[in-house]
Amino acid sequence: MEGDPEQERFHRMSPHSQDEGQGPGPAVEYQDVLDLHGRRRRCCRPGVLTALLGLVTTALWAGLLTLLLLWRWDTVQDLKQLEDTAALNISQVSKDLERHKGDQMAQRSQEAQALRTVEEIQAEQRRMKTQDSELSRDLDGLREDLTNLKSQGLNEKRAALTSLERLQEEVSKLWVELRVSNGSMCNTCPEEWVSFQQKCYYFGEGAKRWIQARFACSELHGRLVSIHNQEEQDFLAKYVNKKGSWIGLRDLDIEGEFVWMDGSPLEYSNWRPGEPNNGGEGEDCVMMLGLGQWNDAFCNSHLEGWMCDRLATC
Ligand code: MMA
Ligand code: CA
Repeated sequence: MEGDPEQERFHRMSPHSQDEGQGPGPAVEYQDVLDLHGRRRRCCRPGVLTALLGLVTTALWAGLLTLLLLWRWDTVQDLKQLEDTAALNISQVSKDLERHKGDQMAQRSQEAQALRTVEEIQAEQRRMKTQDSELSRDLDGLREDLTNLKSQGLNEKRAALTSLERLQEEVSKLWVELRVSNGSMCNTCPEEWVSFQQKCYYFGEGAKRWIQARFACSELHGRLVSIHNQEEQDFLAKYVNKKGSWIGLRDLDIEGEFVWMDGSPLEYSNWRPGEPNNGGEGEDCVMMLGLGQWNDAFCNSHLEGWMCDRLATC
């Protein structure tokens, strides 16, 4: 039969061939197998090969299965861990949420409390304002009453003082007249006072307003001088302060109506020409100028000189 020479050789090498494998001993089954390079090699018996192949396949499958199982176990573990973490996170978040809710409620109740407090304070403020305005009204009323009482008291005191001064004046005059009619002289003056006719005079020095000069004279049991005639004027002009001295004449109550401190009206006068002129902000108090003439001046001016008089004693 004509064919491939290789095929023919293979056939010859086969254990079923007539020349090969017929020696003494058991017959061994061989088989040609192809090696990696495609060359044929003689190998084992076919049953062993099959068993070997099955074994390898089983081992491979077992390995694969083991790997799969291992991978699955690993994945399951990971999933479990993730699940645990998630559960932990969820419980933490829920706790936070609860706490937050609690905080929010507390805050709301605090807010409500603060609102109530503010409302209470506002109500209290309104009540206090009402009380305050009532108190202010009461206080105004009381102030008015006090002012009225004060001015009433002052008027009464002034009237009483004026009456007392007039009475003293009258008594002194009567006393002097009585002594004169009896033939005795009444020209006794205290120390530092100068006697002239039946009066004593004190010439004060030191800057004073008219009202302060009046008080200084009354402290010395005298009054700011009242001048009633030329002799008295000439006498006083000798003692007047060169910058001027306050005298006991003023037009405080009615402008232009001058009254002496002894209560007598203005009969004799010695005004400088052009005076009284009620100049500046108003001039209600009278001064004797350095040369003896009179000028109405601002009562709050400070004058260096002030002249007092009082009746001489017998
Ligand atoms: C001063 C003052 C007045 C007075 C005038 C006169 C400027 O004011 O003493 O009382 O009448 O002088 O010129
Ligand atoms: Ca004047």
